[in-house]
Amino acid sequence: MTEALLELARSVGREAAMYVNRVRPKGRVDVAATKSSPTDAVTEIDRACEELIRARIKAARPDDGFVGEEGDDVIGTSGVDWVVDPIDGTVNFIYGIPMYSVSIAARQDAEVVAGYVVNIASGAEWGAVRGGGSWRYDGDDRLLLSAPSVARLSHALVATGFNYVPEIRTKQAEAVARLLPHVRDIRRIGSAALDLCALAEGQYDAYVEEGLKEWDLAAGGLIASESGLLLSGLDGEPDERLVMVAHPSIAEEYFDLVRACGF
Ligand code: LIP
Repeated sequence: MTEALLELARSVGREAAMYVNRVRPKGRVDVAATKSSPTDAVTEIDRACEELIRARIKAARPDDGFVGEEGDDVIGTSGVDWVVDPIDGTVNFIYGIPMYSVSIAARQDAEVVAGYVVNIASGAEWGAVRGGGSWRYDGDDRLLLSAPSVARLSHALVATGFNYVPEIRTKQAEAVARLLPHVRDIRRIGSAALDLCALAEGQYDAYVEEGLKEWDLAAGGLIASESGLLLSGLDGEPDERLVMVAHPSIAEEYFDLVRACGF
């Protein structure tokens, strides 16, 4: 069942990425509206991409639920829900920075069981099934991912992101300033889904972000956890309040440091 859900996510995700690439104009993309703040932008292409994904999944599995960044929630009857960010990294998409993705996850009885992420600009794809590992796709081959250990916390390369609301950003910037002297360096690419895939690939050692929505986290979080990384919230499961990710070799020390820095 989970393999079938993943294959549907990949098929729909690839079609959505091809659609976005086909319709994206040269230069900057027009902003259609803003949400939580004047810089929390959405484009007509975000909305159309989500509609395409909704339609394809509904045609294949009409009794499933759906939670998407740009549209209304659909309550299903099958026990399977889809959690979708049609374009994660919208600001990058608007500016033409090639780090934006389609993120599609399937939840069964409220637990994410399959996740798929594709970098729309590059075509790079990642997938995972719960208990079945995570991988980068090479055509139809699966290059299994195993996140590397970290010798010491001070050598950790940390990815992060910032909320769109100025008051929250101020607090986040102060916390990052406290964190920075204790780690190798910080990276901020602007797509949580791609950050989480990069962690699974070993391109970062740790991650912290406040304010992630479930559609930012669902697919990439499974890809990261299935590569051997630990995910945590401030006290318990990762959630909108806080998402922390690290390799077990530094996780406890890193999570304590993040809390001490005031995230
Ligand atoms: C983005 C996240 C990113 C975060 C941005 C934004 P969006 O999602 O993927 O990690 O730092 O502020 O929330 O809005 O591009 O779908």
